[in-house]
Amino acid sequence: MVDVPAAPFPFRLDPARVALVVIDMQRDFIESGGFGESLGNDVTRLQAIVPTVAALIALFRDKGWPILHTRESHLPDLSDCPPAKRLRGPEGKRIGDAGAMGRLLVRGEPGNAILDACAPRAGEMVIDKPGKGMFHATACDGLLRGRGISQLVFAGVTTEVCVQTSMREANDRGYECLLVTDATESYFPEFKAATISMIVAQGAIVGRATAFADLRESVR
Ligand code: TIU
Repeated sequence: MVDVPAAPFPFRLDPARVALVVIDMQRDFIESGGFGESLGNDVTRLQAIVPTVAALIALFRDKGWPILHTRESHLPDLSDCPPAKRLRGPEGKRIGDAGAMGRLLVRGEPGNAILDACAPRAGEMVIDKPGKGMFHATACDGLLRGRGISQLVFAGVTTEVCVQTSMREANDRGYECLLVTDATESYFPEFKAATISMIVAQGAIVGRATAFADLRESVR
């Protein structure tokens, strides 16, 4: 067991039960010409965390601890994308429409790929998810429980959308959750700050939060 300094109280990390979850570090959200930009966002904000996410992935690889990567994606026929999700934003820039990196948020398109710096390696778990949360319409829960995993360390984008939704889903399913605050980012700095505050409030109502350096130092 390793005590990691965290807000609002330390996280007792169990190397036998922990996994890293890297949410949606895909070109669609982080590079120009993808889905994130089509929603009107400045995607360059998200690029700053890439080295920290890569270092966090490297730390888990060094330790031999499991890593699960997610991609937000839809089937080419969009049968897994309800109108409530698809029919938003300007026409021609919606999910499934053609973009500079292929069809927006469609599985297998160039824009749907995880960034090279954070790319999964053989043996790591990769989950395509049609929703914001990692457990909605995916095999995540069985995959994690089958490996005896009950603690999840979270990184990725965006903090208040897919990361927070996944943490809340995980918390409801009984996983202990730890967010690495400098390995996650939002298009809106005020939303990132508010998300971290609400996750750790009320005695860690959703989970705990730590900085990458604190996690790295405590497990070295
Ligand atoms: N728009 C936005 O902030 N996020 C998403 O649509 N998906 C994820 O957060 N991955």
